Amino acid sequence: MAITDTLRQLREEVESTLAGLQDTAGLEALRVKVLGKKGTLTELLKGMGKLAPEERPKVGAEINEVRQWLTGKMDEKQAELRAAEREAAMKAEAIDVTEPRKLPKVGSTHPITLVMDELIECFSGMGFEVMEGPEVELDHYNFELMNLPKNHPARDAQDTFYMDDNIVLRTHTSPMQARAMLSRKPPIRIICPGRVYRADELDATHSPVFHQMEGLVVDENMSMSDLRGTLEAFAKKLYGNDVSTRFRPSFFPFTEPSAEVDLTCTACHGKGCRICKDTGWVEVLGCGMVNPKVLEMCGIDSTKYSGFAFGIGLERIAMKRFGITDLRMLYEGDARLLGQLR
Ligand code: 2NL
Repeated sequence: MAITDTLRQLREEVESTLAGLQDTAGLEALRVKVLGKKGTLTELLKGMGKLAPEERPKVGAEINEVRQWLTGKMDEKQAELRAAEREAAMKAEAIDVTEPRKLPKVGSTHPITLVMDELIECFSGMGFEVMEGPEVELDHYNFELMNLPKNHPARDAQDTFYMDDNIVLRTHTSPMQARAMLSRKPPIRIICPGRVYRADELDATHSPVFHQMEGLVVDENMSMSDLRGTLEAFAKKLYGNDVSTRFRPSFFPFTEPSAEVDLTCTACHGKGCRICKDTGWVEVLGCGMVNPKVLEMCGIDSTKYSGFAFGIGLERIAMKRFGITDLRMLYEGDARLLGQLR
């Protein structure tokens, strides 16, 4: 067959093969078959040696023309196939952002944390600084410095978890305040929120682990009216302006004088109801002027400085707020229940 016919045939073959190609792999195979080392066209070029010298330029030009044409066609096809393959891959990987998905279960802030955060917010606004400290404490900080000497009933093993003779689980956050007085100079304005421990059986109103927030102010000329003003502001900030405070005399070894503080019952606005047992008042905290003995033991000159302190039980506030009557509800970790308290 004349070389021209062979080339035409090759062109036609390639053209029809190209038309039926589905993917770039097929195209690569075709390229090797025609243009590769042993490809049809390459073989034709190699065969030129057998031709008469005067024929070579013409045939060479013809073959090269076909080679250029073929290469162009294949490149064109390659671009077309690549685009199609890319398109298909993108379609296969596409994410349907409208598809409904399973939502992860999201927890909620624990009621105790909620109350704690709220109180911190409130006292921070009045210039108090939050201080936290160890829950495992030295007897010295927990009892001695709080004017609870060795023979005091609160130190009985019935009431306190002893790790050894000198180490206890703190029974209040006061030891943290003692540490603050020992390490700082007045004015001191701090609140100490946290976990505290008492050797009680768990029941509706007692738990061996509970939460407290104590506050302490030490400065010159601090008086009972500063204490009352601070707690009155706290009550109004937390429960609204129609709430007021009532102070009743009480006793704590670390304060003198001491008081229990009631707030107007928010359930009945002081009219009397089940929650306040018809008194119109709800007890929320204990407080007093820091006992000068405590100030002195904590390195503060009680002739120059005075202070007031208060202790708030967070469980009690949370229970009143959410109408819980059994303390254990707060500790059982039932997300179906806790999730509703906000
Ligand atoms: C209550 C009573 C109270 C304090 C805590 C305190 C701390 C220092 C000095 C003096 Cl460093 N006092 N704390 C004072 C009075 C009462 O807590 O019923 N808490 C739930």
